[in-house]
Amino acid sequence: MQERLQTLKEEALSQIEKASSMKEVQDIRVAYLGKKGPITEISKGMGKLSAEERPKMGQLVNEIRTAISDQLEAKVNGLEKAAVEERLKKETIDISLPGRPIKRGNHHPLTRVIEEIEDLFLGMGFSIAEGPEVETDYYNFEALNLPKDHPARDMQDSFYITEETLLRTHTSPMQARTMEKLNGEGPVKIIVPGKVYRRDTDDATHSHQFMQIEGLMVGENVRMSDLKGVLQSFAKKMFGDEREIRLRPSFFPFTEPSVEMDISCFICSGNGCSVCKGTGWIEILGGGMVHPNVLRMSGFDPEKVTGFAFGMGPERIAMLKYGIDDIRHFYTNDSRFIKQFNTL
Ligand code: 2U9
Repeated sequence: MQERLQTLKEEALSQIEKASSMKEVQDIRVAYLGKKGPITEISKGMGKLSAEERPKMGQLVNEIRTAISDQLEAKVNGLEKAAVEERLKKETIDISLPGRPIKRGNHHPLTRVIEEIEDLFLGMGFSIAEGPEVETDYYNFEALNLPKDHPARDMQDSFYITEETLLRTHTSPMQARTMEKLNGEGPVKIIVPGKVYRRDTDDATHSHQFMQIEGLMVGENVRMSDLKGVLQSFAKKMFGDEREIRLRPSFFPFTEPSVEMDISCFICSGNGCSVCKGTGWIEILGGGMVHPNVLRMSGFDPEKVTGFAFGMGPERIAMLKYGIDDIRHFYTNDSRFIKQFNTL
């Protein structure tokens, strides 16, 4: 029996050696170690051996089974390794091929202008405040000195949601909310960027939704000259150091006195061109000293503190700065338009 076992072992190892596929290895495993294979058969017949021979033969059977099994495993590993190497040889990568360029997006021109304006005011010590786009009638109008019968409250001009709520028509409600929270304790120095909504028919210069950036500074001895200095600084940083500003009298319900600010034309330097319509000046924003009623309604004492406020439309600033001729370009998101502002 010992001899038969040795022969079986040699046969099996020689077949494993010659095997060149997983299928052959599997067939050899079944043939020699399977339930119906000779080794199992010999194991089963061991009961007939004498008590002396049984353990010796048992050990030998185990040794041979382990030897065949180890060889089978080594063969499997070898075949797997060879298959991987074969595949790697076939799948060589041509590293000399030029790569495909990755398409990267860029900031929207309006985002760029808004961030530029924000940075500029942050640099002057202002903080950024943001608030809800769905506002109450109180914060959008009443708290800003626009009483119930004011023409700007016409249902035709605003997107009302209920009788008491609407899409904000300016970012000013956020200034009123900020002041109210401070319980009359200044100073206040904020800018409020955000989306606003008006019932306009869209055309080259109008959009039913647009952006605003408003600023507010309230404290003791805040004067019109402070507003002038802040706006002068803004104009120079946005449109060049040579810019001059001029303030013209105007009217807003929430400021008194109110002004409109022009900058000297950055195209013709004041000589007259199509951008400034021959006047040498370009209107940029509005502002003024906060109306005492507005201060009072938000919990500040107009006898003790004063404030200035201003507001601008970033679309207009961006249109002037980059020579964009239609406000709708900002909102139709044609990538050919947006890509032109890629400075990344
Ligand atoms: C409070 C008090 C006063 C904000 C102001 C303007 C003048 C203004 C327009 C410019 C272009 C809006 O986008 S635009 O059409 N805005 O001219 N805004 S004063 O005054 C305030 C705001 C809040 C509590």
